Amino acid sequence: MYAAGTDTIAAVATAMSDSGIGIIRVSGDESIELVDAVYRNAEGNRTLTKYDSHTIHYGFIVDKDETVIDEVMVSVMKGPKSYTMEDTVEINCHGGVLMMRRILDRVVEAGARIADPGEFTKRAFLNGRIDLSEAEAVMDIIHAKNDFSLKSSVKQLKGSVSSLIREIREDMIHEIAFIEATLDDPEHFDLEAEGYDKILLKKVKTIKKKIKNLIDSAEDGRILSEGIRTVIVGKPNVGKSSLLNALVGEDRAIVTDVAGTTRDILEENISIDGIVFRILDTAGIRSTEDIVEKIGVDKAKNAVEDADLILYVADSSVSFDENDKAVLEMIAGKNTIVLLNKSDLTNVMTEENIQFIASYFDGSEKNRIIRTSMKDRSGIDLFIRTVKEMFFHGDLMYNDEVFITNARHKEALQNTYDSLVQVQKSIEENMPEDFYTIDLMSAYEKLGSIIGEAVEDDLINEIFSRFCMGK
Ligand SMILES: Nc1nc2c(ncn2[C@@H]2O[C@H](COP(=O)(O)OP(=O)(O)OP(=O)(O)O)[C@@H](O)[C@H]2O)c(=O)[nH]1
Ligand SMILES: [Mg+2]
Repeated sequence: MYAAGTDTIAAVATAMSDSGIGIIRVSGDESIELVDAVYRNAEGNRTLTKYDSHTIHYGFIVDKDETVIDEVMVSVMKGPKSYTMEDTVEINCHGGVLMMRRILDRVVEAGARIADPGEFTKRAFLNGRIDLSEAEAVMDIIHAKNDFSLKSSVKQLKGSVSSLIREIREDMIHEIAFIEATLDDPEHFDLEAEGYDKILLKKVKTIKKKIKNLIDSAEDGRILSEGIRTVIVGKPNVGKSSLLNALVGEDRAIVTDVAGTTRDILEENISIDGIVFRILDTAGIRSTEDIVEKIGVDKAKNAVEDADLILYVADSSVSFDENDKAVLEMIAGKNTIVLLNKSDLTNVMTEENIQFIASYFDGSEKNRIIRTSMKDRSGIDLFIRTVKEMFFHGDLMYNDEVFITNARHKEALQNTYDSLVQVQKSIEENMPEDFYTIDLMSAYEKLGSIIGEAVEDDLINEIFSRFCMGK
């Protein structure tokens, strides 16, 4: 395994901005002695090395000449029961940026080294307290931007992803060991004669299915954590910007009765009923000579390409025309909800028009046509229900499901899957048994990279360097 560095590291663990309390975290073999050199208790004595583990103490950090730098609370946590599994001291000081720097400097003067970003968590990993996917979850928790990300990262930290991966790997190694053992003893075992090939094939297929489910969960995971990439399109003046404003709940986009009001793309992140939308309002689509508007129309077309969801807004109070057709051409085949807006005004949209719109999507899309009015907010609830139906089959089930939310994990799963395809092929083509173990072993290793088994040092360094200071 890896050997963790034993030198003592220090960093400001809280945000580097003025706040009530700042924490300087110190970890390593000499952390307690080292902070002892700069800490004095209420009576002015050096007492830190005498304290029990997991206790917190009032006192002062002092300068070389014994003048007081700050009044502090210092907690002592002896390894292995600490975040890093090493002796750790945390100094709670007043949270001014200058103060935190001074105390950190003082600890460094006493012999600590400034920690690299993520180094505390890296030590927790290298010392074996958490595995790699759990360490990555720490970073995801810090960066979580919404409830789903937070919940799923906390679950990952508690080992939800790791235990699934370990289970699947156990199945694999069991088969590998069995094949290896029989290959070593051909006189007693004949794999083919025993019908083992068929049994193995079945097992490989089951494992493949599990891996596939995890890969698929990554798509839902991405949508839940990053948000549904939603693009509002339609011809000018139909109420696209009004829809954005209604969803955001405030006047973010300029709305006027002049067609061609929106020129550039406006992006907003909103959360409705636990669903996060990254929502883009675009320029109305029409053929135009206006150069600025033209650029806006091109941008809208680009945005449509990588959208998860299109909101096609049509104005039911004006006649359906060539511009609407141009929009439909642009979004054909995409996940679309059609909003027939301005339903508070007299409807001029014919049944034929609606049939025509529906013909651009498959049959199921038909019930995704919703009448709305941004004036009286009608149809918005139905719209939200429709989104849930489309993306989550009506339910947001993320309470007990495990989602893959990390791109590195997804790639490792894909590689594992590819190796399993090879195993299946070798069995089906009656290749020699040692072919099975080579690919099965490679699948086993690729899957192991998720939890940090047999991961190259470079990869480890790369992962932890993305952390923030003090974590
Ligand atoms: N009566 C009524 N008016 C609406 C409704 N939605 C929008 N409007 C009005 O329609 C006009 C155009 O609205 P916008 O939201 O700017 O339309 P847009 O599609 O963003 O227009 P462009 O940016 O020019 O493409 C404004 O005067 C809105 O107040 C609605 O549901 N009912
Ligand atoms: Mg607009």
